[in-house]
Amino acid sequence: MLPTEGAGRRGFGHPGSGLALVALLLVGTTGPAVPVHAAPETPLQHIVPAPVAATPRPGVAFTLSADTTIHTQPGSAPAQQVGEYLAGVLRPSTGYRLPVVPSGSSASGRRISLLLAGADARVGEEGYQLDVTRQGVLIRARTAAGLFAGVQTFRQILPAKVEAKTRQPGPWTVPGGQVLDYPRYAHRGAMLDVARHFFSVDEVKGYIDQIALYKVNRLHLHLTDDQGWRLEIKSWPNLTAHGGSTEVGGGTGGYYTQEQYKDLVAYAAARHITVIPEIDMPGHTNAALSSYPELNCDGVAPPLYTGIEVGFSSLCIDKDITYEFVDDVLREVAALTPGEYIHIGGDEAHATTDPDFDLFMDKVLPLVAKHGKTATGWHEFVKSGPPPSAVPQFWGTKTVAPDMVEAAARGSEIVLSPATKAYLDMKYDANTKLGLSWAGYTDVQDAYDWNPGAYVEGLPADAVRGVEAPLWSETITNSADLEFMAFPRLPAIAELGWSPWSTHDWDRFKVRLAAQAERWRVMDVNYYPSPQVPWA
Ligand code: TNX
Repeated sequence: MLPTEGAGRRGFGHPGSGLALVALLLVGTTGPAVPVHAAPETPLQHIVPAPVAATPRPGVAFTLSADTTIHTQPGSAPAQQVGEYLAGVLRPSTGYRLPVVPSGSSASGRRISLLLAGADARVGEEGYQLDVTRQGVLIRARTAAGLFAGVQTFRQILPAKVEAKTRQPGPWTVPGGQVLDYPRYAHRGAMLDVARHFFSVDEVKGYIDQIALYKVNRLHLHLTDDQGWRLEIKSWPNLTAHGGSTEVGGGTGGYYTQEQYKDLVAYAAARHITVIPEIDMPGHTNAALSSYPELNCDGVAPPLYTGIEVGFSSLCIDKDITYEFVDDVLREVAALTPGEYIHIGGDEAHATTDPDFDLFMDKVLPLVAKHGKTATGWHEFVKSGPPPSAVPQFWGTKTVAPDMVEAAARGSEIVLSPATKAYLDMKYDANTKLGLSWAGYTDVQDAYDWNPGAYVEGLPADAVRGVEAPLWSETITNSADLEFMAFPRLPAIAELGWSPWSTHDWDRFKVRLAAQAERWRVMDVNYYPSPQVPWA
């Protein structure tokens, strides 16, 4: 049992439950952290990201059985889709049928209900309420995204072997209790660089499944760079035919056809993850320049590039055809993008002068708007004065960034990806075989121990739109490498994006993280067993 004193804490009662509730995590978005047992006793204390509030019902549990049914909000296809997703997770390991039926239907047996009614108003657009009683499991939210988040929490309180792809022995018991939960930030992102090394549709889907477990809701795909162009553009076919034909180290590269890309976007959307496509410009464009000589100022196409230098390429700022090209690319990308944002890069444009960079962005930003999208870009793009709706993604290594403070003063919201904290391609320590180290070594505690709301000096907390963990792939060639760099740091960044700051505590986080490893072993996630974490 825990003390619950503390200003600003936020608990919740269960209307009509009449039970005396024991607060384990009873916290607010502004109040001080409330101590939790150092040694967790119930899976409710293992949840990553930490929920706003989790309250056990001592002595109560629910056990799935062969006749359990999944009931979803009648008339809601999105809620039904979440139900089918949950059934897809549970069926292989439990071997149960778990039919998904509209709530109110008379299926017998005990229930897992996913309802779009009756949730506490505080859950907002992406939060949920989860109740586990002897009779069943009830997840309530205002949106399917909230139900989906609740399902991730439910997964995490089931035994880890539920993640297995083959039938396992039960029992499938979850502890009684309730959770009230909602995110701190709207943007909780992961970025994957599929340009330096190409990742297949199935590899990207695998990563989508892994990040969904931690309530990440944005996948930023870095689709183009010097070493490769990875998205079919029908009006400029040589971008992929030639520009997609290699990668760092000289491998065969690859690209997504538009059909494959649509499939990826839909797969992410079914997991309530919005894909943000990045077309990096005006630098990082050697693959495009190599594919079309007319995009070069001298009309000569450079060879394909398979090294890892940055900052040497630029689209030709003075040529009209450059903007015809960008217009075509943005039109096709926008048509493939249900989300609001297109990322236009803008980083490390060392081969473009500042006046040229301004000129370029002045022409390109309106093209993004013309195709019905809002621009986001690496933080350098603020030097061209984009509109306040444009979202800068801060990747700096310092906490002093006056240009970000000024952008916020003009009304911009900023996504934080400080390279010293959030870059999943940085080595953990000197012994890490993969990765780079230009921003320093980043072990799990470094990735976790910073406050996005107070990180950049003078940046108002409410100007922070969220966090994102980029994984650049100069040294990363396959899913095993990707997982080694992302786990356990991705869950750390995901927690910064979701959990109230009042839950922030490294000593407790590392215990919760350790409890995730059993799940990763079942899921075959190749995580880095950092010595900072007390793995069981
Ligand atoms: C910097 S940070 C880059 C990328 C590299 C990365 C490697 C940023 C926006 N650009 O081009 O892949 O460092 O860590």
